[in-house]
Amino acid sequence: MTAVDYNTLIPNNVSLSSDRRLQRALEKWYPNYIDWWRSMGPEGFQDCAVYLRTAVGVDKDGWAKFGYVKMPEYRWGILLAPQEEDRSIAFGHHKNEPVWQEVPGEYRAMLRRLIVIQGDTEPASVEQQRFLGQTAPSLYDMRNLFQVNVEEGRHLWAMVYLLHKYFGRDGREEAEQLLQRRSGDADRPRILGAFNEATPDWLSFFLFTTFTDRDGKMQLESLAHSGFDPLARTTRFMLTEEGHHMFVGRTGVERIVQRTCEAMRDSGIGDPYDAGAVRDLGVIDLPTLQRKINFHYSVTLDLFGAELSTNAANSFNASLKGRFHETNIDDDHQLHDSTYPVLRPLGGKIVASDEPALNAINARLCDDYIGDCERVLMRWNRVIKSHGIDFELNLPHRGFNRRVGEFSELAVSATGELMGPEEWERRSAEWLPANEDLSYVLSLMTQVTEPGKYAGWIAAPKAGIDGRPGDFEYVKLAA
Ligand code: BYC
Repeated sequence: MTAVDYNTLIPNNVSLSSDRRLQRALEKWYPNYIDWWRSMGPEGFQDCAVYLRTAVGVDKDGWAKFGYVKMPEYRWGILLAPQEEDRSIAFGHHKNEPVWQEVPGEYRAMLRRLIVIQGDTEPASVEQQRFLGQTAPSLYDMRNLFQVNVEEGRHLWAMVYLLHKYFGRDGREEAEQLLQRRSGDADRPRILGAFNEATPDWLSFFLFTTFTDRDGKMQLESLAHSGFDPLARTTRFMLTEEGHHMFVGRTGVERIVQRTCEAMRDSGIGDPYDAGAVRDLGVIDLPTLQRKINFHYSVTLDLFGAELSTNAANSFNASLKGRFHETNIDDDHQLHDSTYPVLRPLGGKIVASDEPALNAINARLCDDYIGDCERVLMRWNRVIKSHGIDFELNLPHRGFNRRVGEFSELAVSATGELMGPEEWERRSAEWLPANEDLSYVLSLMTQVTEPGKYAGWIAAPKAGIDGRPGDFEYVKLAA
């Protein structure tokens, strides 16, 4: 068994060095985690020194330190946002009661399920992204990928901490299983659909971090209001790191759009739909980007669960999981008598139907998410417009390509028309990437390792990480 030096190895504010029970649980789990990281983490880069941010505390200023680290030596810490004196529960049946410091017996199973589902996504994303270092378009991007990966590792630790500390033996068993399921594995898949999809190229990575990490933000923010205070505090701190992941995604796509538009402008190509001519320039044509957006966005919408859900109603009622920005919402925070408009296919049409608000918690979170995504697309479209190109990226209709919820049994086009399954199949290549699109994107993926240089299909970023200069060596590749 590996001995863990708690004071130096694991930054924490949970009094780890004096908590023998927690130490024992972690001592058993830690070697398996490291084995998992070495076998399922970034393939081929375990011995490189990477310029990484490490969370070392929870002060607003100075919570993180930058420096060169070999990833297996990263100091994955256990950090919870500071406890708020006298915080009371903001929603649900237990509204106005003091928050819980221990797991309420009646909600144990429900709470454990939420923590396990959250925990399962974190290692899943590391597994999905494990080969991307080999095709990184620059050292800057490679470093950002590894930063995202180690922080997803830390987010796994955050959930494992809760399981070890508050759930006894079954918590320890769940923590073990988080290391045993595998993204995309036929026998032991990860729990939620999107986390079993492949992330074979960098466009997929940037769209994943734009759309799927943004689901992470929405879910974590909802859990940050939990009546179970340790969950609220740990998710609040996780949100601090999540911001960078979405930044990597949004700016990654923005840089791709910029490069495509520049190349088109420089070579006098005005028609964005002339994919052949645009691809001859070695950049990603905008219609392919649109089809990739349609895929990642629709798969991510499924992560919100069914629009009308008794699971979600129960966890809201139990004061375990609130809504996005719960405390800013102007209502009674109990929702016994209120309704919420939910888009549903009824009588052959898609209509807004007033449903009991309690059942519509997932639909509402999804609406908030869609609003957030729309703001991201506005930024990408601004870049296209500034190059005088007549093209607009759009989010597909929420019923498009769904496997979960109201639209799961229906064929809905990207623009929201209901149609028969045959027509949908016939036209699906208009909306979803074809194999040929995917192979084209894959053909562009070659590793660029000279400091300050970028692959031809992506523009350089506007600024370095941690104020570093353009030719900074973010990753020192092993000889
Ligand atoms: N795939 O009432 P329903 C992140 C299951 S991402 C497969 O419709 P509910 C991150 C569901 O589990 C955020 N199964 O939905 C991002 C249930 O099964 P059981 C992750 C699915 O329960 C990037 C059944 O269908 N965190 O952090 O209200 C990188 C009926 O469920 C799916 C969370 O999700 C699916 N897509 O809501 C790294 C927060 N959808 O229990 C990290 C915790 C539903 O009947 N999780 N099912 O066997 C939750 O709040 C809820 O579990 C969900 C589902 C929102 C996921």
